[in-house]
Amino acid sequence: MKKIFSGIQPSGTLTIGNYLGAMKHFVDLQHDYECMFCIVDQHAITVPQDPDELRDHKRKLAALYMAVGLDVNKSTIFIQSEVPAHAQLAWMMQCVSYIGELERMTQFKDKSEGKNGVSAGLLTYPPLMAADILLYGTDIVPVGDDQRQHLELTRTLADRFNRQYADIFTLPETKILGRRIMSLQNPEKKMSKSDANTKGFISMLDDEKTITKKIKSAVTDSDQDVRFDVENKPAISNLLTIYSLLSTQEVSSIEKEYEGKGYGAFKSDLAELTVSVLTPIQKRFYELYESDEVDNVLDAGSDTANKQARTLLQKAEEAMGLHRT
Ligand code: AQP
Repeated sequence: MKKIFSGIQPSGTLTIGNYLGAMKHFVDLQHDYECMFCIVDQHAITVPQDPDELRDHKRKLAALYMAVGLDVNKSTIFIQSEVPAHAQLAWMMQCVSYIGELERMTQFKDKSEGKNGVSAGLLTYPPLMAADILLYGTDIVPVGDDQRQHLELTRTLADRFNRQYADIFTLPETKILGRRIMSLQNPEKKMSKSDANTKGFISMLDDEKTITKKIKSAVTDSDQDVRFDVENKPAISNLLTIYSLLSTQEVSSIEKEYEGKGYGAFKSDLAELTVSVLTPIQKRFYELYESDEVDNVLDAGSDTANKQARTLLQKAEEAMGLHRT
């Protein structure tokens, strides 16, 4: 069975961008692949995090993985920092990375722009991501469209290591899952859980009132036509994408349904649809979050991942000469 690895940062409560762009698809994939789903807390600390909040976000993320339907008998759910091999291999991957190629990463440019004191970790995020993936002999990495560039770099680094030292790493294929969901307040910007403007995203745990308010105050384009046209009507096109992914209805049939009805009716229905999709997930989430089940699953996940990661870590260390014998 082919192997899948994918990670999500516990850098806030997941948004519907994370859900529609990644997590929702994991549930289907687990039937056909051996899956490792990682809570990448070491990636999250590349920007400052409150330690207590970070701990809480990790438990929340584990509970959400389960609440959307991941079956822990089929998938391994674990926390990155509980498997030291990630950081160990990440150092080796940093040593085969070039500063220039890391500086060219869009995410690095976006997250460092205009900031004083950008962490070195933000720059070396991609070699850590490469290590996460390569450690498990991953065949396929399912991610949202925003991660394409990082995945290309992972393949470059694996190939470089294989040529320079020993042919031990599988070059993973990228599986782009969903379209990129944009901020509700700025359709030129990706919807992100760490956006300081909370009106820009819908969190998977937002209540009905908040969801309705955020959708009603989402920016729209100048006319009243509910029409998909990314270039000229990026804001309404983003809302149409969200509607289509939540309802599994074609965009063209949604356009037809709202012809002549204006933005108000469309937004109202989108809010209702979002609430109806998130409510059952939230119900299951709170049951899990308040139980011991989450910690038991994470303990078991960490055992499995540690056992699996050891083999490739040792091979990489031997190849680079980090072993005495
Ligand atoms: N807006 C999005 N649209 C589609 N897919 C998205 N993903 C994230 N945002 C969108 C996908 O979700 C998975 C987990 O992402 P992540 O949390 O590891 O990192 P990220 O891409 O940096 O997500 P955020 O929400 O923007 O986090 P912060 O604010 O901390 O940087 C990935 O598969 C990603 O493609």
